[in-house]
Amino acid sequence: MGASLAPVWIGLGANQGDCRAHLQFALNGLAGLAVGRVVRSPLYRSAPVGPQDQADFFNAVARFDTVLAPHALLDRLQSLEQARGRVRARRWGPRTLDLDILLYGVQRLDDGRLKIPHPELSRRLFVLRPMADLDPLLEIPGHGTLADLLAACPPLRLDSVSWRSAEPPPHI
Ligand code: A4P
Ligand code: MG
Repeated sequence: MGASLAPVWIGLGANQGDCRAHLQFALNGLAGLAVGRVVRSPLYRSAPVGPQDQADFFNAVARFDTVLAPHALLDRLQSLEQARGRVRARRWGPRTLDLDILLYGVQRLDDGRLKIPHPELSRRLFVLRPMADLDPLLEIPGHGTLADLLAACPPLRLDSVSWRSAEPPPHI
């Protein structure tokens, strides 16, 4: 029997160092976990949710199919975070790269290590907005439609920014 293919959604976040480079590194890494293409959302910049004494976050989501089981996928995401020098100092603190499993098909899971759908998903505009950019009619298992979640989500300043670096091009 072949391994089954699951459609997954990953949340990408960064607020330390060269955030775009960390996120691009993550997208390249995700391509190695995917069967077929990785689709990325637009990129957003927002104020931190949680401790305020840290830089703005850059956030996006990615969607792809994988044969990896949920825990194996989490292992691979954590390796990508480590490769970017992620230091876990405090919960919701600054980070070079944060990769969360938002959805794993229609599965719901809650054990000591993994909660799917991601427990904060429904309260986070920086996750819901880019998900809606890719699939506005999406249903979140146990939570309802994206449109309803967006309507009920706490407001947050969320700026759409370019995936290209904001640095001006060098003069030739
Ligand atoms: N874990 C459980 N469920 C999951 C899941 N679905 N995906 C466990 C990934 N991990 C999951 O995560 C701690 C543990 O959660 C993992 O070891 C895994 O077993 P972590 O990444 O080490 O710690 P953390 O990220 O500080 O904690 P947490 O609770 O995951 O925080 P979040 O939810 O990642 O939020 N503000 C803005 N504007 N943008 C952001 O991206 N991010 C955070 C962090 C706070 N404020 C933010 C943003
Ligand atoms: Mg996390």
